[in-house]
Amino acid sequence: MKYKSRFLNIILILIFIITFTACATSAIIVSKKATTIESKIAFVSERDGNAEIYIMNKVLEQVRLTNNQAVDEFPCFSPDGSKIVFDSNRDGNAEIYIMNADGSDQVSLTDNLTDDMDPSFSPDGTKITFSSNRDGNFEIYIMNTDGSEQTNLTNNSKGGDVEPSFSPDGSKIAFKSNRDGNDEIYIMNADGSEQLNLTNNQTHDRFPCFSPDGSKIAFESDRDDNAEIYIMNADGSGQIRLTNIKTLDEIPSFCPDGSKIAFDSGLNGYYKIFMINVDGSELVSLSNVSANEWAPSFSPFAK
Ligand SMILES: [Ca+2]
Ligand SMILES: [Ca+2]
Ligand SMILES: [Ca+2]
Ligand SMILES: [Ca+2]
Repeated sequence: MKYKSRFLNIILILIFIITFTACATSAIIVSKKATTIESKIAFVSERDGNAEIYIMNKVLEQVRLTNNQAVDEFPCFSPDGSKIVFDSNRDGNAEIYIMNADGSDQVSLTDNLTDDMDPSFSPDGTKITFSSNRDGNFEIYIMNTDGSEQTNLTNNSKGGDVEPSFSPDGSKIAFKSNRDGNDEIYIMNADGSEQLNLTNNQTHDRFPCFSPDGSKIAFESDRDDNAEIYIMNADGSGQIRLTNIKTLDEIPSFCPDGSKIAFDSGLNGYYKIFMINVDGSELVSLSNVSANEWAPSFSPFAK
């Protein structure tokens, strides 16, 4: 009886230690409940050995859209959901490509010997903004969706200007620039005029993305030592941290009703796609394969 009691005590202590350790290491709660999303998400995955564009539907079923040995990344849906633009280095350097949302008819829109990256549609679907290194440093460009009339909007040789994102009314473009010595979120009129620094700090701020109502900009900042997802008003005021994860969290994308943000995070070892409410609550994992996955981009509603 005495032996049994001591044995029971040891078991209870072990259970306590195991439970305590599990709680201590899972301070970041990832929701385990069944998750669906309200529209599709395009993203990049290396699960087949190199970066390809994938898409997940509302019940998170995942389908590959590109299939080649090159890096295919940074997908963005057209406003009607019928097309996806992305960049690919399949011809030896990065070019902007467009394809149907099922992966068919992949066509290059740029053709030069430097990198063209980070494409994003205008809200009316008639233009694509992107970054290009053709002038010796990265600049934000804009072109028609058939690749015609490629125009330099930033014209700033002091630094790299990349990662453009249109405001929902089409009047503004947010982008990242390191012209002041470190990465900052800038905003300008869609014709390139009035380029303004919104973040103004000594750390790196990257990957701006407008909310669907245009009032907010989500972005990534490493001002707290490792990159976290932040949100701010579109004039740069009210900068608030949403994530608190001790790995890099990057490339936010708003869902169509503005209530959630998808991003990628190294929380589970590989970089994977996660989703979080805009108030920072309910972190949800959206994919679970052993490969790096990044750059999520929501489709419009009902597509
Ligand atoms: Ca590829
Ligand atoms: Ca190129
Ligand atoms: Ca530049
Ligand atoms: Ca900064």
